[in-house]
Amino acid sequence: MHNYFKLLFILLAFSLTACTKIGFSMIDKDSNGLLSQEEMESNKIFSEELSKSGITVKDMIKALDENNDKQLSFKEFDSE
Ligand SMILES: [Ca+2]
Ligand SMILES: [Ca+2]
Repeated sequence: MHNYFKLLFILLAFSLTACTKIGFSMIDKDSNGLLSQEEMESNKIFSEELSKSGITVKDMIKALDENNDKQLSFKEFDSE
């Protein structure tokens, strides 16, 4: 299940710009290297595509947030 969320995130970020890392930085509005719930929800494409899969931003953070800071770093969804 964890890997499913990771894959989904990568696909969504990829769908923004055809590059996951650039997609990540597009969602990261304040450029602090972390995606907050607000940042993910305010990205229209990301949040719309995510809702199609029946998953909320909150679910995604819960699944992928390894250090429990309620934000996602690139490393958290990029690591194995
Ligand atoms: Ca941020
Ligand atoms: Ca985190």
